[in-house]
Amino acid sequence: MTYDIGKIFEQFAIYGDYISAAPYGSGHINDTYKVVADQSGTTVDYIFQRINTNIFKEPVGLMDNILRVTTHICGKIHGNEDASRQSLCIVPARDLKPYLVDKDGNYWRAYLFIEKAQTYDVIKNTEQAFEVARSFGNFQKELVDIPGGRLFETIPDFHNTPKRLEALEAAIKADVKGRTKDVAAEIDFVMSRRDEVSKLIDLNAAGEIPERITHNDTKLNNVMIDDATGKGICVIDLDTVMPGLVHYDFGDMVRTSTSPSMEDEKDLSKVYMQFDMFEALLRGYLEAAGDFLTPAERENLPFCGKLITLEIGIRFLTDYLSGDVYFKIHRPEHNLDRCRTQFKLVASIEEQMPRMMELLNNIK
Ligand code: ADP
Ligand code: GN1
Ligand code: MG
Repeated sequence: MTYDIGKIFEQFAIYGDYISAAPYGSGHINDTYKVVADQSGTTVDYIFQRINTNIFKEPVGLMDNILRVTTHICGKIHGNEDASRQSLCIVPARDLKPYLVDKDGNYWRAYLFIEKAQTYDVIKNTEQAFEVARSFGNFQKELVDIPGGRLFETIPDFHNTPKRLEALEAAIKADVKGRTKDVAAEIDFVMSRRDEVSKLIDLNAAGEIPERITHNDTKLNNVMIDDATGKGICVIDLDTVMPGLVHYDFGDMVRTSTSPSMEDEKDLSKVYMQFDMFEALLRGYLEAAGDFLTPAERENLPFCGKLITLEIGIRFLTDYLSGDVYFKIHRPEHNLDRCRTQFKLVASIEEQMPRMMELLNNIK
């Protein structure tokens, strides 16, 4: 689908003339564009995104969350050196709403472009891992005191792993594309771990770990890394910021920032958890979040990397069996390849679990 971004541009409160737009980034859900405008001879960049409303069914509630979160963070960082690059900043539409609905009913938003920083799809070094975890930990910390009541749940049960398993079981049974017969090994892999999927949800229900405001999509490529300093400068991709457990945030960092390979790598010998990356993540996260975590939260940090990697693998497998209706794919077995990397990583994390626990116990 192509969109007339020039027409969309005219309806945002931007002072300048539209020059160009190009697809941007490697996300699986929304459509992202880098938009270039001319303001009196100076070029200025923006990020435009079409929100995927098949997945985010209530875009108005979602944008209200993002406005609340960015306003709160901007209040905290006000006065910092370089504050304008340390939070996403929504550009309103001409009617001053934080989003625009086009003539076809598509929801669009615009952000100021964060210059001289990048996101990475594969981790480069331990400094980056430390910075990514410190940035997400700091983001959780900044939101501990957000006023205005509970944030809206943009996707209910987003990280409810037992429900994700139920969805897989339903997809196996429905077998709409006749693919179940080809994935017996992957199904066995999940089923032999089924007793573990409810561990965090159960601890929460028993009052042993609290609900907090979390990001819920803490992929490596959702932190902008400053080109000059290598520091994490801004947490982005705020669609799923909502009430959740800290573990799913720390876990997704382990999932996306410890393996030296892409999420869809076909050569599984290249997929494994690098212990030094895990250590850097743990130290970076605890530096930012260590003072608000409870002992029960802390104790489950090693386990959660395994759990969310299993959960996302379950989701890729479910989507493969369902005919690739959720995640964008770029080749026929893309979701199956993604599922296999997740399960390979789960096995690698399992092997290293005793050492991960030992490290945690040795960090003050
Ligand atoms: P998705 O939900 O599809 O992952 P993101 O919001 O993460 O979408 O955006 C996709 C990519 O676009 C990011 O990984 C990042 O590289 C880039 N990006 C997003 N927002 C900005 C921004 N405000 N400034 C600069 N780059 C951005
Ligand atoms: C999706 O939008 P993106 O690419 O940042 C997905 C995440 C998955 C991730 C797997 C709303 O994230 O939950 O972990 O793909 N987002 C949504 O790479 O489902
Ligand atoms: Mg993203």
